[in-house]
Amino acid sequence: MLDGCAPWPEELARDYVRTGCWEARSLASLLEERSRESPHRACLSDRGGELSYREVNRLAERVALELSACGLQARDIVLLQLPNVREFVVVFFALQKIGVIPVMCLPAHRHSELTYFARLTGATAHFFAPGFRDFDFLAMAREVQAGAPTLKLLVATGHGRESGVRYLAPLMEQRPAEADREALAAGDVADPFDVAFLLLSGGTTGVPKLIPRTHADYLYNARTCARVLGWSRDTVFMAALPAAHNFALGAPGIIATMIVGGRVALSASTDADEVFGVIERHRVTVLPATPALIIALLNSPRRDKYDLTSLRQICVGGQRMLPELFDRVRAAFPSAIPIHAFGMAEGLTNLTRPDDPLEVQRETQGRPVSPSDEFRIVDEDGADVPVGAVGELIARGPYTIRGYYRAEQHNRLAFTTDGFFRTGDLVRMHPSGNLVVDGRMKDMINRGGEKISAEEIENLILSHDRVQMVAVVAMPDPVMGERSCAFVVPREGATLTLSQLNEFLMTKRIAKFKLPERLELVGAFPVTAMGKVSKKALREQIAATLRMENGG
Ligand code: J2J
Repeated sequence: MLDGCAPWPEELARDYVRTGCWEARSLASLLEERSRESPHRACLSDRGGELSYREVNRLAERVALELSACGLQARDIVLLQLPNVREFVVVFFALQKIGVIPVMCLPAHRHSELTYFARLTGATAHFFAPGFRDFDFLAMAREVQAGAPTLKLLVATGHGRESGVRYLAPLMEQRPAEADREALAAGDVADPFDVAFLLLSGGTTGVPKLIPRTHADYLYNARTCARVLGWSRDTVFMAALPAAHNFALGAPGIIATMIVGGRVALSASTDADEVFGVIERHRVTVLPATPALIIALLNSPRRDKYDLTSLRQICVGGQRMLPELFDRVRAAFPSAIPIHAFGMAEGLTNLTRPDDPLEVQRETQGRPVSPSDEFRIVDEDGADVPVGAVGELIARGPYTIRGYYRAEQHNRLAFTTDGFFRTGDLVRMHPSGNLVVDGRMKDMINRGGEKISAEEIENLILSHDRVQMVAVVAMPDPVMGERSCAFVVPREGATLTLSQLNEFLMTKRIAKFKLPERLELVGAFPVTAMGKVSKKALREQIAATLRMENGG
């Protein structure tokens, strides 16, 4: 396995192969097979129009050959930072064809995160969309490159003339020689049981962790999701959430759609009008969404202007969908079943099933998609809690990782000695056998499905010269579920405003969604019996303040 990754124990790996979970098949071969079997079926659409499976495969071949010619080689690691446009899928598969491993960055990531990923992995290339959302990605890419000299190649979407940058549009127009194409298809360099790409963790520690996913494990994960949701060639999956995120990529996601030969509709925007327009135009059947996105769609006065009756499943995940929201979704989209998706980039995917009794669909966050998934609900000592009691969910199985990339020390905390991943989620078993998410132990803020590591932001705030102590906690929010609030004990005689704090944080060049949205200056922190800062007390304090401000 790729250096710095923890493999599954050999015997278990053999078992996963014997029982058919893991197939000796690469991601590249998935697209090639589809392209051979159903060349003219629609595969992908974005604002630029629709592409068939064969067209996507052809484009991926062209880009793969050009990238090889630029010096990219099997097992190189690269930063893939593209929005939901066709190039995302084309480049992803181009990289797979030549065995290159992308780090699945989000468009929201900035210098700080990208430099860290590049240095940790020794990444050799950075793929980006120069003007996406009016941000100068090219300037950022150059700066990141200056701080991470392994980044030899910058690749941008579109056309352009900037020196030292390769542009994808002309690459995608190349007509490679037939012999080169055949050689590429015949010479699948990827080992199906090795790493195909690196996902990013929601992050509970100072820096985001990288999650190595193999071809075999990911294809199994995606295939199983598609099976339990009853997807078929008629499935039209919409990706409005970032395609690089596990939820939209494969669990269930784009890869799961391609496995069943369905169609993917990409939307680079989560604006309600845009989302409705894509659903209507492409007769979308499956919409994955966070509760925050669903609330925005429900609240849009323009919903009635569109024909949304093609929708069959609305998968809601990233954060808990409360039963009341479930009811609203059902009422607003009567043709669709709301599905709870409780997943994680580290692996384990839980889904409610379309044929679960209504009450189970409404109140639970689903159950693991594979019979080979093992999970336990444990107390602080690692002992199983009584059935129905709340405990931490720990999991292992054919698509749950055994360790983060190059994070040996952290892995000792994040995994049990017998290989279970500690999810940090507090759950209980519902009488139906499904899981209910009840809270979490991990120190993060879940802002509308986007995860913010409290520790990462606290470390940055601590470097401000007016700050003596800081604790970042979640505050409740009706739309985002949570937003982050920074409690600060200022240095003697100093003051600080939220905008001053955020101006300072922006100089650290981090993703914007990580900025605190409220600052509370206090004289001291409440402490636990152990003398530790009590984040629980701080969360309660800010929740009470908000209730008061909102009139009780
Ligand atoms: C409560 N908490 C949830 C849910 C995720 C599908 C859907 C989501 C993700 C994802 C994903 C939750 N109710 N329905 O990868 O394939 C919180 C938990 C979990 C963490 C993982 C997928 N769905 N969560 O959100 O890696 O705390 O994956 O451990 O971003 O999100 O976050 P992430």
